[in-house]
Amino acid sequence: MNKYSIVELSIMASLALTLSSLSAIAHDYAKKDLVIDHPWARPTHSAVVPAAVYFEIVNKGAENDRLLSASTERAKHVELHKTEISDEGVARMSMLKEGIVATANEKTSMETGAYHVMLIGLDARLQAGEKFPMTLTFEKSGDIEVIINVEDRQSKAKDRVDHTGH
Ligand SMILES: [Cu+2]
Repeated sequence: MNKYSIVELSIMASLALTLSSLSAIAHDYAKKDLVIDHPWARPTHSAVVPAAVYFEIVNKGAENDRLLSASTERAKHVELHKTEISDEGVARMSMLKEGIVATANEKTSMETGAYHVMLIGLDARLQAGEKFPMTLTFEKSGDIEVIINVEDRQSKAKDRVDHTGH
């Protein structure tokens, strides 16, 4: 930070303030080159059913970043998953040990791109209207704290996966 002048710092501070007040409305979270847009989860019928969390990662930078892991006090385990449909039409989820790449100058969708964050071992079922915090850890941008909205949205066909195998 020492390479910035006081004037530059105060401009950045007011900019950060503007951005944070905007994000309260738009429900997104920015850090460095990344914006996490509208993180949400589907309600679950019980605590034993894993819950999927979706959001978009907008990378405004010139370099790729990578979502390495996520954590929340609401779940014992948090995994990064990808849903793939086999030739037989069976949906299967695989764990992404290498994380999820947030490509430079692109939007990586955790909603339609079959990627999701899976919460396993919930402390209680997720109910529509609830909000809870989660930490997303990126290789370059570090930790980003987000608030997940639990929303009862219409399922897309490819999201209807049997999670009981976890
Ligand atoms: Cu999953």
